Amino acid sequence: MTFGYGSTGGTAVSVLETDPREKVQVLAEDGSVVEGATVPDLSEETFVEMYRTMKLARHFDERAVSLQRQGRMGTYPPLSGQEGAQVGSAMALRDEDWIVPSYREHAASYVHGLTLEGTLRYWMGDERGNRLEDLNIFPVAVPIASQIPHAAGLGMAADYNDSDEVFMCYFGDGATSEGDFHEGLNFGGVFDTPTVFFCNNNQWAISVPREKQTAAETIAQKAVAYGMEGIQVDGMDPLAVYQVTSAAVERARSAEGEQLRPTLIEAVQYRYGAHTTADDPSVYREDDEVEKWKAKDPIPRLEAFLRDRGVLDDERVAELTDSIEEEVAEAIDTAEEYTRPTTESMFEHVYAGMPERLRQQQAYLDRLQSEHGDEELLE
Ligand SMILES: Cc1ncc(C[n+]2csc(CCOP(=O)(O)OP(=O)(O)O)c2C)c(N)n1
Ligand SMILES: [Mg+2]
Repeated sequence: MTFGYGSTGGTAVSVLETDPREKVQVLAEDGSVVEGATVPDLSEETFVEMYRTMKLARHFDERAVSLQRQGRMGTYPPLSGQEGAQVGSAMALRDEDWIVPSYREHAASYVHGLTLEGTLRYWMGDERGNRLEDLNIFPVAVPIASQIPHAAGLGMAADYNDSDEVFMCYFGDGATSEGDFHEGLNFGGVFDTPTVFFCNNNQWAISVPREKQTAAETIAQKAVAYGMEGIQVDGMDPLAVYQVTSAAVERARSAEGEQLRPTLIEAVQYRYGAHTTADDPSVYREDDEVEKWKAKDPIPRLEAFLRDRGVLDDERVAELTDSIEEEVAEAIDTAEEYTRPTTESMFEHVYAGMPERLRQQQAYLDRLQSEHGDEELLE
């Protein structure tokens, strides 16, 4: 399902002029509206869709981790805690805009039309899950920050083609220490590209904490050096994220006068789970820290706001929960119905002419397979 909202929801572009060292917030942790904040002008239906999508992303994430633990899926990067940033930002895009993701944007990609089944198949090791035909979503980028210069280049290409597409580029706090971050933002600024550089600052780059990435007070303030607007937002407040991102998308599409089109958004949030299912976070961070961030959870926060407005009640929440569980269960069934790719297929579609080193590895795999069979090898 896609959301073609594409309006600012009553947001003034001026929110982008907030000092990049100040964090924009609409909802307090208890779901009440922060004094002086503007609630985006969305329909009840859209508010509920935002809530449902975050809740679906959380449930999907829990099921995906459990599938990996049961040996039904490969390594998977969880997103729990980051739903507000992903859903709030992706809902600010129009259908014709593009997402340029890292590897954790399952919820943002879902909002922009990627099926849950597609995401599952990709992380189950089936490259066909990465076929994004008829979707304005780029493939998962695992090499950190490599997608940032791509997103600037895509903006330049859109200009050559006279299109008014906007490119939403997602990356993490750790990515901001890479040369590609500098190069991408520098090009974005110099060529004034229609790119929103969206940093999911989830406090950790695997085991490296945010304070080891930069001595700067905020990541958002780095925008100043590139000549563009930078804004820090509470990434666990979906309404604030939606507000800020809508303004950035609008500016990217139709900046006027002296305004530059690109914006750097820093969404402050937390990854509740492991970096990936191959990681053990208890080695490098305390449980207390996780608990502190859980108090900011975006899902009960929006739920409290919507209950207070009379949009949600126990019955509606129970209905939504049932439909979410059903949708995710169906996606898992469908993803598992496909025949898994054979182990040899990992050698395909990489080189036109296979290098000797890979030829040797393939021969080694062939030998193991003839001795043990494919099933046993995959266990
Ligand atoms: C160029 C490069 N260097 C190192 C890695 C290994 N690596 C994978 S994820 C990761 C941490 C990235 O952290 P961050 O940018 O904060 O994103 P997050 O995983 O927290 O979403 C690293 C170093 C990589 N994938 N690519
Ligand atoms: Mg990170």
